[in-house]
Amino acid sequence: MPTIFSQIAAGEIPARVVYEDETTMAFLDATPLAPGHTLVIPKDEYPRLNDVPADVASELYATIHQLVPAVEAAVDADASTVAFNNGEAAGQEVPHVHCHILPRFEGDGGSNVHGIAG
Ligand code: DGP
Repeated sequence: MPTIFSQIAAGEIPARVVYEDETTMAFLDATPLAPGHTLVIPKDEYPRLNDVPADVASELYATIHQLVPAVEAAVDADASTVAFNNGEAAGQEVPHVHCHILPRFEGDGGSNVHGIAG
């Protein structure tokens, strides 16, 4: 059974896609912790970070690098928490590698990406 993110990557389930190339995709989180909360995925399904081949990891990082300032600018954020939950015990609910880009605002009192506090 493909993950929900594989189904989004295949266009089988709708998502608010903000970026897409041959290897990676980014879309808005369905349960955002802040405005602009974005998830970046490799289109192919890898459960954990260490399952991702180096060439795909490089593409994934390039997409994250490009999107962090774009997401911050889109919602006028002061900063962002950029995080992977890697494994169920770390709070990873969807077993398909994904990077959270969570916009942060001065005085937002801390936020939490399913276990990653800041
Ligand atoms: P994590 O706990 O790190 O595995 O984060 C999973 C995130 O995925 C969580 O913030 C909610 C989001 N999410 C779960 N299902 C869907 C979905 O069907 N569509 C979108 N856009 N986001 C989803």
